[in-house]
Amino acid sequence: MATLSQTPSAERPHIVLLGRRNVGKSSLINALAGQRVALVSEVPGTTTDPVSKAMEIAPIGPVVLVDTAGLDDEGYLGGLRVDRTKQVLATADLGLLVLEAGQSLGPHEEEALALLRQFEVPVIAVVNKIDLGDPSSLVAELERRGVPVYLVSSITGQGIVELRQSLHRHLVTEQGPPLVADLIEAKDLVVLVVPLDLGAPKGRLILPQVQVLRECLDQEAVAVVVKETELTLALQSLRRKPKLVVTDSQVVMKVAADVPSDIRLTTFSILYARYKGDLPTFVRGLKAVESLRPGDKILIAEACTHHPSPDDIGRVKIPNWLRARVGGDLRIEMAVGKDFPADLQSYRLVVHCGGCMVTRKTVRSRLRQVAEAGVPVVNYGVLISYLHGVLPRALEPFPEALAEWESLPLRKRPVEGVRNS
Ligand SMILES: Nc1nc2c(ncn2[C@@H]2O[C@H](COP(=O)(O)OP(=O)(O)OP(=O)(O)O)[C@@H](O)[C@H]2O)c(=O)[nH]1
Ligand SMILES: [Mg+2]
Repeated sequence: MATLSQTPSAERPHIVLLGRRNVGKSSLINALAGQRVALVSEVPGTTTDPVSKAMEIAPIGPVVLVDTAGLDDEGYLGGLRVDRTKQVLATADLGLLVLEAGQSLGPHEEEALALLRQFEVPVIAVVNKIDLGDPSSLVAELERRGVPVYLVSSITGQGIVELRQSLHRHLVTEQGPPLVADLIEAKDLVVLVVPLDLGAPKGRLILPQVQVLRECLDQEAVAVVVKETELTLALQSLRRKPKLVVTDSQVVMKVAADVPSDIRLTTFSILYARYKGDLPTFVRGLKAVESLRPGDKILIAEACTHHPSPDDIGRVKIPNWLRARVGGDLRIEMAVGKDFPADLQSYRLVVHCGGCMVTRKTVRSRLRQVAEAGVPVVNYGVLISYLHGVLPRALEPFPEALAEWESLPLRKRPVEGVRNS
């Protein structure tokens, strides 16, 4: 768990180590970190479940290294191991295929390379234990396949500095759009509306609010932060018109009523839908909301594992709003944290959270899985604004998404039973 002074894990590139048991994956993590962070032993099968370690690696900076169980671990039932590996690869910005000098490429490595390709994760091979064996035939095999190879010994430290320095060259983290930086300029006024409801953590703001505030400050804009109850007072007190109002989705209807229509308004989760996912895709998913029928199966995916409050947005409010919308019960399943079902075909709709606790890569990878299964997907913010009838306004700052919305044949008014509470 990162402390407040550290880069949030969701903003760190994720590097995943894969390889057979006992090749030295955990030892390599320790060597890269320069300290003992992972458990090492001579007994094959030491690491069982994927373990994520946030750390600083010079010269890349803050990263998350993900240690995994051996690809040949028989303790894992075959299918389960592959599912776990897939879940980990969905988060990976770079894969390190770890091998042992003297071994040759086998079916396990082939499978790992195929999965890395499927998840579009760049890969490098690290041949470990060069103090023990001859790596030359393995190097030739890997080079024939076009996989970059690094030779190391995690015990003597040979090759570790070179590997560390090369990592960033292979790490192509996809830089998504900013949260708000492109919507505002220096000296602009921005109003952030932050309700402190039951779900709000004690004594602090949540990551999306902090990150948007930080981008406003980076842009040298003037940010005013209020609860929804002080919004009107704040607007009356400001001498200049705000360039943008950003509100928590849950009070968007009240805020839309309080903010004059010539001031742009959007929500934190719509900003996140663009920053972490793909806003037009989520807007397109709304078509499926209109065709939902009672009894349909829906997946609600929430990437963080917060303790749910009685009016939890993902577990309580969204299900209730959707039930009101379809006029009957729905079969709602939750996927929490890293869990994301491999088989998505049976869902009529996937509703994804803003993804503030996971990387853009993770959300984008899930969107790809959902698209491959042919299942429509929306995100919390887009769905909530839609159900409350304020989506076109909230999409105004985003022309591409607004065009997507305008091309959809949708009911544009909120239905009875959907209240902003
Ligand atoms: N000689 C030598 N031994 C190494 C090297 N790297 C790891 N080892 C040893 O290999 C054994 C396995 O190392 P681990 O790091 O636990 O291997 P792992 O791949 O994490 O193994 P599992 O978690 O069981 O899949 C340990 O006894 C290590 O000390 C190396 O570069 N040279
Ligand atoms: Mg291990």
